[in-house]
Amino acid sequence: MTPLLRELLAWVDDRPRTYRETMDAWRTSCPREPAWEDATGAGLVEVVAQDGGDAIVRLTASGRAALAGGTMSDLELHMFRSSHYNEKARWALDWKGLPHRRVAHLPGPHMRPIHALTGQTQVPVLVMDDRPIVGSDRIVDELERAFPARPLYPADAAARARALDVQRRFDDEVGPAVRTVVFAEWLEDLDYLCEVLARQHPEAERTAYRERLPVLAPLIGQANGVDPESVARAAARVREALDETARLVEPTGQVVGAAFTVADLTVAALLAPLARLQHPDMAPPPSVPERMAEFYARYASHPAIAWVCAQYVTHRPAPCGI
Ligand SMILES: N[C@@H](CCC(=O)N[C@@H](CS)C(=O)NCC(=O)O)C(=O)O
Repeated sequence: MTPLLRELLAWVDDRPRTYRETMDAWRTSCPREPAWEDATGAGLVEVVAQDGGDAIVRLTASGRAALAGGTMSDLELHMFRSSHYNEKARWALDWKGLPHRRVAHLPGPHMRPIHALTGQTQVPVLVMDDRPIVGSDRIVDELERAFPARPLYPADAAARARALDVQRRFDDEVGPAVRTVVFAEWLEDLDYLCEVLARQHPEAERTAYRERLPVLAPLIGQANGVDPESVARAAARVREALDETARLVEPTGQVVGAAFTVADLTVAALLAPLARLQHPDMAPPPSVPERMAEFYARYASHPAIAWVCAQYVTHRPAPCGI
């Protein structure tokens, strides 16, 4: 946190401030240190309307925590690097420009630490102010509440309901189907699987993981529905989802209204493993084997995949996580 931002938070915390006096004191500060814009953008202060009087400015819970702890926010994302639900959570954090720590787990060894943290084993898990939040939809919801700037929920109630419905449908039905078809390919080649899952992990961890993969792979396959019947069903569902996506995108280029919302975030993140993307959080390993090149080629000409790639170019910021 910059000294000026800390000074602003302490000033607001000192006694109730009206919006007008806050603007007089802070809006005119040096434009290279936009403390007011930083504070509102990160959801550290809020403006509250008063009946018959000037609106007042006060600290949010995150603002109080930031002032007490000296950090902008205390956000820690437990994740798999390769997973699309985890990508959805990363994208939400990056969209809002929230610095966060990323703790990358490997499928299998993740179970013990994630169970100890949450009582279940799925990631993503976001630890926010010492509280674990499980599931990409709940993570988006809590971020939206705590950091309202760069909203992912449409302001209009009907549009919000539509966007949340798209999220629910894709989370429940499309995410699992995409995962099944992708794992069906990855599991054919354990060296490549190790590359996909563990290439950014320290070398010793990667080597140990590769040695365990012959035992882990059948369990990973089972957990992700990789058997001939389920893979065929999932492939059909993926095709439907691509066609549905092409129908859902409005002439604005977005799924609901003209702005990027939780609907675009969900659809693009959950279809991302089908596209050969460049973004550092979702790019495949530099050398893609023949069967994966064929896999990508199967989907590449679909308009929905072109749309996913365009969302990554236009709306996927650089990672804010370390
Ligand atoms: N609906 C959940 C799905 C999360 C999910 O399925 N996570 C998978 C990875 S893609 C996972 O953690 N699998 C390991 C496990 O269940 O132990 C969300 O939106 O976050």
